[in-house]
Formats: sequence, structure tokens, C-alpha cells
Amino acid sequence: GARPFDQVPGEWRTGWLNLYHFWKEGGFHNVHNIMASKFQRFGPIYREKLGVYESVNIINPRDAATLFKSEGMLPERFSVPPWVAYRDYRNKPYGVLLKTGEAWRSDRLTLNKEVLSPQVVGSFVPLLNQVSEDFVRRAQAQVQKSGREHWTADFSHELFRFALESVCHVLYGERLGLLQDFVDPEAQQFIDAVTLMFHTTSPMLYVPPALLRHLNTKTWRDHVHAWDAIFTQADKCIQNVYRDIRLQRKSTEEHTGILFSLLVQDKLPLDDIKASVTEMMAGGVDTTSMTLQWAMLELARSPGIQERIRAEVLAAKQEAQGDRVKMLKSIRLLKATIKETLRLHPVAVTLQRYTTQEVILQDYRIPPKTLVQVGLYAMGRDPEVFPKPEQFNPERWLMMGSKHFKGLSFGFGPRQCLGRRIAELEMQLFLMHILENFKIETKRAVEVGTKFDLILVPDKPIYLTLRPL
Ligand code: HEM
Ligand code: 2DC
Repeated sequence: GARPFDQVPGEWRTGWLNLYHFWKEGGFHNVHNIMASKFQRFGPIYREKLGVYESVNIINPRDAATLFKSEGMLPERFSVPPWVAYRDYRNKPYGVLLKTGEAWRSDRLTLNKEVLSPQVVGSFVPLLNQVSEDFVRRAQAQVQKSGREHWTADFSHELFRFALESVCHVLYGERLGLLQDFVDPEAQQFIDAVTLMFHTTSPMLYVPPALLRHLNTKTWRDHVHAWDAIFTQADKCIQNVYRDIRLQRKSTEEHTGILFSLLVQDKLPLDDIKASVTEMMAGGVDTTSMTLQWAMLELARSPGIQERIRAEVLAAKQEAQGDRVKMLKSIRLLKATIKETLRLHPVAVTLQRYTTQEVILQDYRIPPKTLVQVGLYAMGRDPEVFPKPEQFNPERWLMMGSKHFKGLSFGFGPRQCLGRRIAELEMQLFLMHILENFKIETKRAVEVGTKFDLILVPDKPIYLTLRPL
């Protein structure tokens, strides 16, 4: 028989002491490295208790497979305490991100049809393509303006705007104009609020929701302000679309946005639509932009690989005669590049599920209702899973014998990332256009590390150069 739960290695008997050590090691911004070193120390499974939260952590793709195959119809992940606390404090309804049980499932099924299903995803291509084309135009203008033959900058702010412009175009069917010289200060406030919201989440990650309000620390107040700004701005965008419908300013001919479809279908109560659309708007900023920044850095560091992907893109362009939908079907290496970028630089440090029945992991019996985390960052850098993990090599995804539960960057199953198809298309189109028009370069071999700000982000600014071909 399998070994008992009590024998899983790790330090899980002293939750508050662990939290103290964690804090002393600068753990709030270092979760990913602490996890990687725990796998080094304890092996492929360990138990941990931080504050009141207990978890079992795994790194092996086969264990991830066991976990996800037993997840059932209503999978649940760790629900981020400060996010729950904010909504309870302000009496805001939960969207799919925080809902559970049947309420989650029925919202999610309705949303899937408008956000994730192959039928609608095709209609996102022209919307997202337009935004990428505008980015290229802006980059060309910046090259002109510089008086040199290139544009060198820390692109993070440009990419935040690009990402928000992209997600809003598919959500609302409207352009915000963030790739112009004048940027609406309210839109900029939204971007800053999302970054602040993530940043203030990590120090409160292991504090139970009920405690947070009562402690009333500066971090909590900043967090509340950040969410307030997010909800206010999203609400304005939502009201705009709502008004257009009442005034019958929108036609059903073209794709008029996810929100429009949800509203006219009338399958979800308005409050639930608003809650999930707000989550998508906020979820669409830092995730894709940081991934694109990492992708450009990796491509700049590997000019040979960059050249091969460019060749693939240019060939696809010629064959498809500019038809982007066709092109997207023949850019295997570019798609692998995004997977490879997310292997080394995942947005989510872990995936988590609460078990609903007993599962056997590494020959230990894990009881129901246990929080199990898949160490995504650690897995991506584990030489047992990815040979020579430090090498950025997109081709590994085309050669790998078995990809079984190795490409988990967007999660898995019915609870996987709702924005996955938007994110993938947005990133594919962006990189396609950049590679068609510019060489991506980086000056010095500056080592950029990773920081945990709830999502994983670069620990210092990344300077890149775009040079017209
Ligand atoms: C959930 C990753 C972009 C909205 C998730 C999860 C991951 C993830 C790992 C948890 C999945 C699971 O538990 O199995 C990413 C990555 C992105 C990205 C790597 C881009 C590089 C986006 C975008 C949106 C979005 C652009 C909005 C359009 C959401 C939402 C959930 C989610 C709403 C919760 C879904 C639910 O609980 O039903 N994402 N995400 N994400 N993501 Fe993303
Ligand atoms: C953070 O220990 C670390 O996609 C915790 O677009 C476990 C955990 C739980 C949920 C994860 C979170 C981590 C990272 C950020 C994720 C989130 C689920 C969705 C969210 C991965 C790994 C994200 C970024 C969403 C955010 C939408 C939000 C802004 C409304």
C-alpha cells in the first residue's frame, strides 16, 4: 500500500514560524526560488504550512497528470485571500476567477462560448491584428523621431498599453487609442492600478481574508484603492457599451465585442457579466505584456533562433498572401517560442487544486480537500523534465518525445485560463508583426532575474532595441 500522508517530507508542523522565516528570507518576492530550493532539498514532493495555509507541492509532470485527471467537474484553485477580502469588503460580486461550485460552472460555460470557443476566436483575429499593426506604426514613428536608425527603450509601458488596447478591443469592440501620442490619463491609471493591485497582493497572500480588513495596514489600503480604480474604470467601459446598445448604435453584423454578445444573449445576470468582464480587463494587462517582453529578450539574446522564426513568418506571409488567419496555421516555431518563453518565465508560479478524493502522489496517500500545488516555475527549470533547461530552445517543443503535462502555462482542464485564446492570438500576432518589420536586439549581457509580484515579472527594467529590417 501507499505511504501515509504524515510521512510526506517537509516542514509543516509550525505554520507561523515558517511564515516568519519566509518573510525574513525576503520570501514575498522570492516564492519561485524558495520553492525550487525546497524541491532540491526534499525531493519531488513536500508538504508546507505558511500561516494557516497548508499545501502539498509537486514538480513531476506525471504527478500533475494524476492531480488534474482526478479534478472532477468543479475544479477549485487557491483563492487569493486579498482578492476575496476586497470583494467582501466592498460587497462586489465574484466573477469566474473567485466563484466556486455550480455558480462558477454555469458562468464559465456561458463565458467559454464567447471567449474561448474556436467559432468566436476567429473573429478576434482582425481586432487583435489591428492593434499589432498600430504598434508597428508607432514603433516606426519612434525610430523616425529618434533620428537614429532604431528605437531603444524599456518597452514595459508600451507593452502594457498594447495589452490593454488589445484586450479592450475584443471585450468592448472599441479602441481606446493607447498607441497614440496622447494617452487617456484614466486608461493609464487603470494600468497603474493593476500593477499596484498585483504588487500589494503578495505580502498579504497568506493572511486570511477576515483578518486583512481589521489589520488595516497601508498595504491593505493601497490594495483597496487599486481595486477601486480597476472597478471604476471597467465600469465606465461597460456602461459605454451598454448605452450604445440601448441607443442601438451597434450592429450585429461585425464582431462587436465579447461584452456586447454577453449582454444581448441575456444568459447571465448583468452583475455577473460585469464581474467577469472586469476580471478579464484586469487580467489582460500584465500577463501578456510581461510574456512578450520576456519573449523579445530571449529572441534578442538568440539571433540565430530569431532569424529562423523570422524566416518561418515571412514564408507563411508569402504563402498566405497576407491572410492572417491562414498565416496563424503555419507558424509552428513561433507558437513554440511562446511556449518556450512561458516555460522559463511562467506568469503563474504554481497551479493549484483542492483534491476531491484521495490521490496517490509519489506513493503517498493525499487525502481529499488537500491543497496541491504544481510548481510550474520549478518544473520549467528541472533538468529531469527539460534537458538543458537553461537554454532557450523553442525547437524542443517540436522534437520532444512526450509533451504529456509539460506545457501547463495556462493551467489545465475546465478551470484553465479563460483568456488563453485571446492571450495566445494577441502574442502570436504581435511577434509576427515585430519580426516582419524589426530586428530585436539587446545591448549588454545584463542578467535579468525574476521577481514574484503575485505574478512573476522581471526584477529589473529590460532595455531592448527595435531596428527596422
Ligand atoms: C486563470 C495564466 C492571460 C484571464 C489563469 C490561470 C493561469 C493563467 C495559469 C489558472 C488556470 C488554472 O487554474 O488551471 C495566464 C497566462 C496568460 C494569461 C500565462 C498570458 C500570458 C490572461 C488574459 C486574461 C486572463 C489575457 C483575460 C482576458 C483569466 C481568468 C482566469 C485565469 C478570468 C480564471 C478562470 C477561472 O477561474 O475560471 N490564467 N493567463 N488571463 N485567467 Fe489567465
Ligand atoms: C499566485 O500562491 C501565487 O492569470 C499563489 O489573469 C497561488 C496563485 C493562485 C491563483 C493565480 C496566482 C497564484 C497568480 C495569478 C493568476 C492566479 C489565477 C489567475 C491569475 C494566475 C499562482 C491571472 C494573472 C489572472 C488575474 C485576473 C485578475 C487580475 C482579475
